[in-house]
Amino acid sequence: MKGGVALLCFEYAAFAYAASEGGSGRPRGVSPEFAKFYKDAGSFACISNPSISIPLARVNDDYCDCPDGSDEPGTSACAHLSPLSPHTPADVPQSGVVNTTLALPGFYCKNKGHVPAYVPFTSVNDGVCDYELCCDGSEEWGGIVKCADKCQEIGKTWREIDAARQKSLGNAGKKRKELVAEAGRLRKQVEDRVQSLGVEIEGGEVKVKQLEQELAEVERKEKGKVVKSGGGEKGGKMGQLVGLAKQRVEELKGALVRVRGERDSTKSRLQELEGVLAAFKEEYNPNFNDEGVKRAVRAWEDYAARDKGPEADAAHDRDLDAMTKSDEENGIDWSSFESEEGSDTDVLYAFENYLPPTVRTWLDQKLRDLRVTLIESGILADSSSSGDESKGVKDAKNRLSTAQKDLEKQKKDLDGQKEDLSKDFGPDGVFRALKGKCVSKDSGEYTYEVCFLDRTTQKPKKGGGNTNMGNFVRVETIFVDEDVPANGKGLGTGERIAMKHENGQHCWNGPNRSTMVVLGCSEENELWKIMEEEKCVYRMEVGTPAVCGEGDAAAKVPQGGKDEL
Ligand code: MAN
Repeated sequence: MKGGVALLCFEYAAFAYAASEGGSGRPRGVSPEFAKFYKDAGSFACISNPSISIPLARVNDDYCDCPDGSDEPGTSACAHLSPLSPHTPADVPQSGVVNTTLALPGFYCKNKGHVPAYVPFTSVNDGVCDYELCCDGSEEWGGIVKCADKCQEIGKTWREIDAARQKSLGNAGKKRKELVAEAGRLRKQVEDRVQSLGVEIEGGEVKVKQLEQELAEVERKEKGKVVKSGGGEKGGKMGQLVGLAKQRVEELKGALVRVRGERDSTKSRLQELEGVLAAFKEEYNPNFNDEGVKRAVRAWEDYAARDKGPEADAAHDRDLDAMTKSDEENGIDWSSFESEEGSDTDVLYAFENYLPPTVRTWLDQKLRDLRVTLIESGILADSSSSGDESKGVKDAKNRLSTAQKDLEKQKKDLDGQKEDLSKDFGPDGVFRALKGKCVSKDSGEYTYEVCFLDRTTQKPKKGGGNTNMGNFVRVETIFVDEDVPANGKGLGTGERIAMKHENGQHCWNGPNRSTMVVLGCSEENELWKIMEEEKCVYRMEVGTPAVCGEGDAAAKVPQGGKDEL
């Protein structure tokens, strides 16, 4: 235990000084939070090991009695123990377990006029005024140095900075609300799309079924044909027949026009000749005894007396005119015969046309069914499968394939939208509103960039290709413990939301590049800091209003201090 008279005298003096420190009724260095453990008038039980009890006189006697150091809240006697873990609930005693971790966060400085804070036990009476944490200088109570109370002045500066920070936080909070609202709108759009795709897919499935039936029907009809329509040529055999007829009619029409022309020209020459001979008969001199002339006149008189045959008939000529008109003018539509898709049996055996429509349809169907059955049982050759598909089958197949492709696309789209809805977009889904936004910062020979929910990039300032430092994979929560600079642009201490980026460009002799983007509250989206923690493993600290809120570091940070204080 304790030894030496001199030491005893010092301990007594220290205790006397500490017994009712500052008139608070609490031993020196104890915060209101831990006061309850020091209330007993006679004895003190170590906080984390309540089975160990010591007389109250041994609290702050500069000798470390408790394994958790709780008997020395105002001295540095237990400073050698490990500091309190941020996750250890300090006021929950762990009976039975000998805890060698400090139960207290540090020496408590009241800092009247500023914000109370704990200073590490190692700083108590070390001869240095720790104004950063202990502006009232109370940790240097031993007299090695005299630390004046500077809390009024430090507190004033801090309050000014804090007011600006609070204002900025207020703005950041507003911005976060806007981002959350925007994220909600974006999510709603996806939900609406999921719904409309559901309806479109239902319709698409019905359409595909109908088109499958249509194709089956067209193929079945095709099988039932007796005379198959040729693939390339119009209308198959029937079409060929029609083509020949059309050609022959054209030839005859041409010949008729030509013969009529020759007839008309011969007719006019004949009239001219008859006129010459008639004049000759009238004008010749019968007193000349020319036998040749007399013979010619008699021959003409015989010719003129003979029956001239049928006179030119105007009606007949009109008929000829009509015959030589174009097919369109005559109302002949060859193409309707050429593209005839139905069974040629209909044309060849037109007797069905004399039947009532219902009987005709029934009979036609029966004939087709019979033919299909015969084909399927191998009795009849399948004329439809031996050549190219008909236009009807091709069209039906095209319609079906288009509908199937559309349906596939819609289903893929739906899967993508559903996956998007199941993704973690951070608290309140707020990160959805950051999508497509990028922030960057110069550091060393590179400009670094992070595009939210997309990727991180390293861009050489001297030119050359960019390097992918990782693609966004998920949102994580990590613990950080960092100083926050006076401008508040830092992460502080506590759990922070982070965005993990993996599978970037491969690093020579190393892994694929990856980046952890840790987020802190800030009025604007900004890239604060970049570090390459290991080769090609990067960490970025990024400020964004998206993570501002209750429990955020920036909300509680005293001037240059740690946010847990
Ligand atoms: C580049 C950069 C660095 C990285 C090396 C690894 O220079 O991407 O960050 O460390 O490649 O070779």
